Amino acid sequence: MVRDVRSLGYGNLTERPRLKAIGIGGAGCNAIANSPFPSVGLCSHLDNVNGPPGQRRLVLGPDEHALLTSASPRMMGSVERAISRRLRQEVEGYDLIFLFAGLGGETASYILPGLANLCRHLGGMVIASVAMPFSAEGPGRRSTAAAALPKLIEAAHLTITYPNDGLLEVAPNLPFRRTFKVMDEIMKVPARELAGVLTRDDLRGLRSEIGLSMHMRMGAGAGAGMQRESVAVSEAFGSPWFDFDLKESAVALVVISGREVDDFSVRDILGHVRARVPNASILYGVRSDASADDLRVTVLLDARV
Ligand SMILES: Nc1nc2c(ncn2[C@@H]2O[C@H](COP(=O)(O)OP(=O)(O)OP(=O)(O)O)[C@@H](O)[C@H]2O)c(=O)[nH]1
Ligand SMILES: [Mg+2]
Repeated sequence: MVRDVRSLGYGNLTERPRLKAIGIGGAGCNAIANSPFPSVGLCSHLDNVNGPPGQRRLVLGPDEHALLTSASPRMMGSVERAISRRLRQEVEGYDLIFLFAGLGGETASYILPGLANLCRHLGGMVIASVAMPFSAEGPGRRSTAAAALPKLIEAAHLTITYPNDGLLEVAPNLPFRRTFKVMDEIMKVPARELAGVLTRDDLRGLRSEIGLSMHMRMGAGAGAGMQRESVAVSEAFGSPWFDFDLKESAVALVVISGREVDDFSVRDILGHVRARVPNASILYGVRSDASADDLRVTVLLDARV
């Protein structure tokens, strides 16, 4: 891959992709609560009872669960015919589909790869955001998650993983329930930031550039005052999930957002990013956010883990 720096926001800026967020399983339904775009939860009966109130959810029947669990890419034509109309309607016609889940349980771990394949087959770009279980949750959950992840990465265009153990560095000593809430918010960051910069033309470019099956990790930082650019980039690269050799990273997606972002700030930020990922192609977008007090930098790196 060519090591270059390229701006997102191509083509007609008013042509934004149609976005949909789908939360799968208990964690996924919690993660899409307060989603800034249209969303739906897919879950078991039990998670439907316990899920956030007032949320649109589809309770998966055993047939749909079994079909998605066993679905391979070659079978997608027949899966599409067999899948219920209500499920197909949730994904058909959307350009960019964000899937949210925690791996390790019995629902999302089994159906997510098939669902990602189906979304892709129906034409959308598929970005999956998944939390990986805490070590303390035990080997059973960890091995279920580890078995599901490669299948998901293969099926989605882009999979962003968040090992929960990383949260112990960011928010130590919190009970699990509270850390899950923190994670629900963190997982929404790339969706919100990317949605603010991507055009339909970008999606086409991204799909050919990153192709299929990219595994990424995220870091996010904020800065205010004189050195806000370097502070924000340092904080982003302090991410507990950048735990691999960054020199190996071949793609960096960077979204810069703030109330007033000027050309100087953008070049400064990109310089700080380049120093940390010397071998990556950098794709960046700038988003103006009138509500922001400071400068925010969100970085997604292809993860060599
Ligand atoms: N971010 C987040 N993660 C959670 C939450 N609840 C559980 N998790 C994590 O997600 C993993 C999967 O849990 P669930 O989402 O309940 O699993 P599921 O897909 O619903 O599967 P079953 O409940 O077994 O049917 C857990 O092992 C936790 O690591 C949550 O509310 N938010
Ligand atoms: Mg559950």
